[in-house]
Amino acid sequence: MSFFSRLSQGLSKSRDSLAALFPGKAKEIISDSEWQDIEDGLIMADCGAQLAMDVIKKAKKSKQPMQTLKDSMQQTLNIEQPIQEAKPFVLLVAGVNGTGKTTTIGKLANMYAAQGKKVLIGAADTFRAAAVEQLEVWVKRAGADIVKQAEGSDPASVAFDTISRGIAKNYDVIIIDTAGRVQTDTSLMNELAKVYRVMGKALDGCPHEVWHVVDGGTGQNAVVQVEKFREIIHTTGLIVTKLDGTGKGGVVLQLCDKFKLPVRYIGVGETLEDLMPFDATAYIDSLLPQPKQDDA
Ligand SMILES: Nc1nc2c(ncn2[C@@H]2O[C@H](COP(=O)(O)OP(=O)(O)O)[C@@H](O)[C@H]2O)c(=O)[nH]1
Ligand SMILES: [Mg+2]
Repeated sequence: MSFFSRLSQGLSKSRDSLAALFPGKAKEIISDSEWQDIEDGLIMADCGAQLAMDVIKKAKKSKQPMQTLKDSMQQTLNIEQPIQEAKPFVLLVAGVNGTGKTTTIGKLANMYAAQGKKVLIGAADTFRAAAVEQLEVWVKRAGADIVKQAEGSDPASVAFDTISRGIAKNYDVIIIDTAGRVQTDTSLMNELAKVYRVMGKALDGCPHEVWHVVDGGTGQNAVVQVEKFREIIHTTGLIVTKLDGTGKGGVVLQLCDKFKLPVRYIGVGETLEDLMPFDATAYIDSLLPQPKQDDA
């Protein structure tokens, strides 16, 4: 199955329920209650009340309401911000537990290695030995290298070591994995702040990018997560995972709208290849039903 069809299948629940709402009529015969249903449908797909209201308002005024709806959603998602270039390029990956950080790092390592880059991963999730083992499996599969320390050691020290080694051994890409943590746990958030700080001491101006990994099925709580993490580690981009499985997926729109952070990649499965660069058009086409003939 292609990436697109996997995304499309993942989002089919949202799309189907929205399709039932979109009457496929010209603007003048969509009734107010039908508009309300569409707005509610967008909210139920996790698009957020504010965004749903804004895009419906625009669509209502348009002669091609469905197309206008799609265009304004696409605009929300198109956040132009080139990824910083550096050698070594240093990336910090963070997020709450189980969102797919380690898996995504494996996929990213695989992608960079396939581009001929020398990739080094820092195992700064030192809470459980199993976490390091899991990362090692991915790193090996991707053909990258790993820096690790004993279980329970200071994650900031692992990050520092990884960057120092990466510089000394001429790596192109350095990625730091971190333990999952909830944004409400102050001591763990402080620990993450320290990782961030120490990375800047290991190499000026780094991390170059900070990607927050969000589970696409999380819904509203993702907004709170991104907000809190951003205060601590100055997030530069998002990765949204599990879009092959969620029944919703509209949360991506809400996050882009609120934080103006670009979505860098999306995860659409559990294997090394299941990572795709985010494509706003493909995403919207998966989330919304196709405009009907008489709408165009
Ligand atoms: N279906 C699906 N599962 C994923 C995806 N990304 C990660 N997972 C699964 O989510 C679970 C947690 O992943 P992990 O990388 O350990 O999360 P971490 O705690 O953030 O490091 C694992 O079972 C992964 O296989 C994805 O894009 N799609
Ligand atoms: Mg992990």
